[in-house]
Amino acid sequence: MDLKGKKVLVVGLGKSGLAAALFLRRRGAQVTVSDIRSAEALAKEIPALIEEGIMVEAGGHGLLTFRRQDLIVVSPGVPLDTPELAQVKSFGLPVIGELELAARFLKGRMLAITGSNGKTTTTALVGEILLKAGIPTLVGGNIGVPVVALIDQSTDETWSVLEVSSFQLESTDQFHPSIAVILNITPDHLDRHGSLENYALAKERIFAAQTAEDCLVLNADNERAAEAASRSAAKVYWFSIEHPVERGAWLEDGTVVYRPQKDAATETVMPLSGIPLKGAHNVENVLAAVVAARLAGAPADAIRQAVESFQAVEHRLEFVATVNGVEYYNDSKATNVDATAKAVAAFDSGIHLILGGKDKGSPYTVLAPLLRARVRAVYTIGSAAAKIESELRGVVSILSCQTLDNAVSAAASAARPGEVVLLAPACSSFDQFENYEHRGRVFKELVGERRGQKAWPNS
Ligand code: UMA
Repeated sequence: MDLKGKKVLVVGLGKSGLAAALFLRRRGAQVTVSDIRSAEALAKEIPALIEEGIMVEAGGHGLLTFRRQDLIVVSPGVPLDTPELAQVKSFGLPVIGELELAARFLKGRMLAITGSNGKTTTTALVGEILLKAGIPTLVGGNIGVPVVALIDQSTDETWSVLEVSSFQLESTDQFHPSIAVILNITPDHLDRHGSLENYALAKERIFAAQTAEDCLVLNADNERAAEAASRSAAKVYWFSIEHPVERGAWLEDGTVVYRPQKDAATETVMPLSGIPLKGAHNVENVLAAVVAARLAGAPADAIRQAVESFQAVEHRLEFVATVNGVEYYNDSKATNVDATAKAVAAFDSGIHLILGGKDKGSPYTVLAPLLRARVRAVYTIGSAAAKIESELRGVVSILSCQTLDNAVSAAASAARPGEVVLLAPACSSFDQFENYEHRGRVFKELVGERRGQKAWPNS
């Protein structure tokens, strides 16, 4: 793809847009960036872009700006049905996402991981395993490093381990990972995709360009993910925490095992007790990582060592502190109902659960059996509180707290030693916080204050 002299518009000036604009410029394109935020809000970014010779349209998207281009590169957070994008697409102008752009230039092979939950943990873990195995590895994508930013460091030997979201996959075309993983598909981002079907179709784009030379790793225990096998041209591998699989990873007598082919011998990878992460969902993540890493050439020994020393990624069922005998866990990344169910299932009982934020369109009623069995009380926050309260009324005791501050105080007063206060809100954070990281940091600070000292002086 020759970019020299091409007129390229980058839509959205977050992390992905900024990285894409600078990359395109360095490759000789005439670049414009368009963002709905005001010039004031973008005051930090604009001067550096102008200095590079990049034009900036701030405070809204202008149709004329969109029409004048040869190519449009969209940031993941920008919906493809944004009117200006929809219009120029109807004229036949190529519109691709930052992931697609990056994939066209990245050297080496790609190992891409998607799923409604567990993507970041699995991506980080696969990255650590490959590094432990001495394989040249880069890690990026939805995990927080735009894929475009990996291009310059990539070589023909590199494995790029990429966390890819439905937002990124939706605007792919030739994106072609050698190994693709779908961890699970459960309702999320319905506000953007409109239906579970559309959301699942976006996820399935992860294997759209794969051939029989490639590998697709699927969760045999997740119906919607497993179904994808029938639509894939790649060689399918499986993982399961419930039963043995033809080829892939599963649990046998308290051990993680792997079998590369149907009739091959089963390899012992590591004892289940060596997995330091909480929750059955994390065992699934480890099994997925085992299969993906074995396929990329990592030996079982490197896998065991990397898993045993792996720390929970921040904001993902992260242990914060024990205060007055009560354990506090930060799962601020539980931004959908399924992630919350998984977090709750990681504890037996005595949970004080903080729920709420910005609603994403999925029903909370599916949580009812778990809440009845394990949760002592729910503390609601944010704009989704009324919906949560009406859907879960009568299931469990609910306290309307409005803010995270109030919720932590109320939960701390009610919790008895041996119980757990869990932030796993089932909602996005944008009504009260900048993002889920911000919400998680505030939670940790509030817990820190309860200890009479800052728990996280660096945050
Ligand atoms: N914007 C517009 N027009 C619009 C909408 C947004 O101009 O119609 C602008 C905003 O004003 C803002 C910019 O677009 O300036 C934001 O772009 P973005 O939302 O794509 O954010 P980035 O900073 O580029 O971050 C993105 C991912 N964000 C989203 O998918 C929402 C990050 O994932 C990712 O880490 C980063 O690229 C690097 O790849 C975050 C996320 O929440 C963590 N992901 C979702 C999730 O995990 O559930 C999918």
